[in-house]
Amino acid sequence: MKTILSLSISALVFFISLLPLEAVAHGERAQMPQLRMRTVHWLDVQVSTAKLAVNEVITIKGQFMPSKYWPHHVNSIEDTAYLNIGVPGPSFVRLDSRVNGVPMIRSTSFRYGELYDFEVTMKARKPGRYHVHPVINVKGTGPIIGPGIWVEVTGSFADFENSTTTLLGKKIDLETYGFSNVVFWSALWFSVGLAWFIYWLTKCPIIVPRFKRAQELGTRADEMITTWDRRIAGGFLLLTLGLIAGGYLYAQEQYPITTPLQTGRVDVPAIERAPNPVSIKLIEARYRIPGRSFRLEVEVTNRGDEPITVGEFAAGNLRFINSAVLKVKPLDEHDLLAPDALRVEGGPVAPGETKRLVIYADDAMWETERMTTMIASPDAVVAGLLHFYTGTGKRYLVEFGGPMIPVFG
Ligand SMILES: [Cu+2]
Repeated sequence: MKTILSLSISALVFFISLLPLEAVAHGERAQMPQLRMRTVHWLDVQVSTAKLAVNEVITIKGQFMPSKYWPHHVNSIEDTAYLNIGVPGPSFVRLDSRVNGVPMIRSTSFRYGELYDFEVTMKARKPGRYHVHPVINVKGTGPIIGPGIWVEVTGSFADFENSTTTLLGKKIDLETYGFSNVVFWSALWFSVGLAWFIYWLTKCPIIVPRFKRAQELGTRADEMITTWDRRIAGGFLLLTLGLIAGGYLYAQEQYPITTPLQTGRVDVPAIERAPNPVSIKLIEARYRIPGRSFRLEVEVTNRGDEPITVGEFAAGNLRFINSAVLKVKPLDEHDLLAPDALRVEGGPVAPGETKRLVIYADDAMWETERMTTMIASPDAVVAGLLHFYTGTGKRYLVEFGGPMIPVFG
C-alpha cells in the first residue's frame, strides 16, 4: 500500500515537473483580461537604461490613460490612487516620482479618459535581473500593472549608499538610521511580554486544569488570584505605563523638531493638450477563438486636415502594430509587441470624412498572455486604445470600448 502511494506521488511530481511552468515575474498574466483592458492604458513606457550598476540611477517614464470603460464593480481610480513601481523586493530606492510634473509622494486621483505623463527616478540597490513595471495602486482594487521591462543591476550590494541630509542639516544613512532603536524597543517589549507569560506559567495548574478549577469554583473563581498575583500585575502595569511615558519624554527631548508623515492628498492638474480631431464609434467587436483574431469594426470621423490611418491597436498591455504605418522594435525579448499583426481594411480616412474601418489584430499573444479568458466573463466588455497616424507622423489616441462577441467557429 505504502509503495503504491509513494509511487503515485513520485509520478505526480514527475508530471507536474513536465508542465511548461515559465517563471513570469508578478503574475501579470493572472490578472483578469477585463482588468487589464478596462482599467489603465499604458503607452510609450520606457527605461533610461536596461543595465546599470548599484548606486546608479534609472528613469522609467511614459504615459497612461485611465479607461472610460472602468468596470463598475472595481473601485475607481477617480477616488484614491498612487503611482508606484513593481519590482520583486527592495531592489531599488525611489528618488522621485511625478505625474504631469507633480511630485507623487502622496496619493492622488486620476480622471477617466485623461492622458497623464509619468516619470519615476530610482537608484539601484541590489544586484539582479528585475522585471520593472510601472504600477498604479488603486484603493480597494489593488495594483494595476503596466508593461514590464527587464533591467539588470550589476555590482555589489555592499557598495550601496543611501544617505540624505535632514531639514536640520544632519547627514543620516537611510539604510541603518533608527535601526538600533527599533531593535531596542522590540526586544524590550518582547521581554516584558515574555516575563508576564512566564510568571503565569509558574502558577500551576495551568490552561485546561485551571479552567476546570475556575468552572468548579463558579462565582468564587476570583479566589484563585492571590495577593501576590495582584502585586505583580500592578508592578507590570506601572512598568508598562512608565516605559510608555518615559519613551515619549525621551523622544521629545532627543528629537524636539519632527514633522509627521504626510498623508494628505495632492491634485494633479490635467495637461493642456492639442484638441483631438479623431472620434470613433464602435460598431462591433468580435473575438474569433480558433484564429486568435480580434476583429473591430468602427466608424471613424476625421475632423483634422490630414488623412489618418490606424497604426497601432493596444489592449491590456498588448500592442499590435500595422507595419505599413509604423516600424516598432521590441524593447526586450518579453516585450508584448506584435510588430506586424494589425490589418486595417477601409484605407485612410480623409479630412472631413466619416468612414467604416475593419481592424484585425491577429496574434498568438491573445492566447499566450491569457487574454482569451475574456470570453468566460459575465461582463464581456472590452476596451483598448487605437493610435491613428497622419502622413506627417502626428499621433491621435482614441479609446474604444464595448461588448465583445465571441466566435467559436
Ligand atoms: Cu513582470
